Amino acid sequence: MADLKALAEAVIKGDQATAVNITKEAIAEQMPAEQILNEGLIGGMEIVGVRFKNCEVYIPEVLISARAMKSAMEVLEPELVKAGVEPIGKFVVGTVKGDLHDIGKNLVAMMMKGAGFEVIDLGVDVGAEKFIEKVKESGAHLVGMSALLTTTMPSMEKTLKAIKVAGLETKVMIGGAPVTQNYADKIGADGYAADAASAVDLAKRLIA
Ligand code: B12
Repeated sequence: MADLKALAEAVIKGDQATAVNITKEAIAEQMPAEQILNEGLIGGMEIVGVRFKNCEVYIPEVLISARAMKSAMEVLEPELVKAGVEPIGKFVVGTVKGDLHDIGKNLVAMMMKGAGFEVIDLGVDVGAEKFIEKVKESGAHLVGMSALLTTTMPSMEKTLKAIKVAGLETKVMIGGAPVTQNYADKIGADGYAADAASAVDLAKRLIA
């Protein structure tokens, strides 16, 4: 019988081939897709998140784990659709206008996917209009904005105001190296997180 602990372990180690093989084996044995996702893939990614938060692993390891998870997800996704498994929330994310840094934003996007969110990644240099358009189109529950430059942080406030003016009820969380909880409070964001694993915890709290 397919071993979901070994699947989680393959994600943790970033062993893409093993992650894909165990996922295929579990599907062939008709194990519920949701169980494969939660106990195997998300279970593994959660541990990676905790280790990253505790500085026990670093960015390259997280990226390798995320790649293993992504490959296994490609195999599992049709089964999840067949089983009607809904994502736990929809998350629109982007780096704000004028800012081209995306390493941290990509990590947040990967960890959110790993936690079971549907992620709509708008990329970099994203203006308020684009955020609003995508939230309307997708009905996202949550928006994430990233900024790495002190000069682009005001884009967060501008986008947040535009989201409110547009009457959208989505929650907004922000992050990036120069961003702080104080800044989030000042501009009225719903939350701030210092790293990708904390972003997942925050996101779950915000949509609860
Ligand atoms: C890599 C890098 C670049 C790369 C970016 C490549 C890429 N694809 O991202 C390149 C070379 C393109 C670049 C360009 C520039 N950069 Co640069 N760059 C960096 C550097 C070295 C690392 C940033 C990084 O990726 N960190 C690693 C990631 C994982 O960390 P992170 O982004 O903070 O993300 C974590 C958290 O913040 C959080 N998080 C991030 N986003 C979000 C979002 C949400 C919603 C949440 C909840 C959490 C969250 O979770 C992430 C994971 O744990 C930093 C220096 C540094 N040490 O930070 C300078 C730095 C950010 N850059 C800087 C500058 C000045 C520039 C340039 C203006 C340089 C120039 N003169 O051209 C340009 C700007 C271009 C532009 N318009 O954006 C300055 C900014 C100074 C300031 N205070 O504004 C820094 C601090 C360097 C310095 N000490 O001067 N840069």
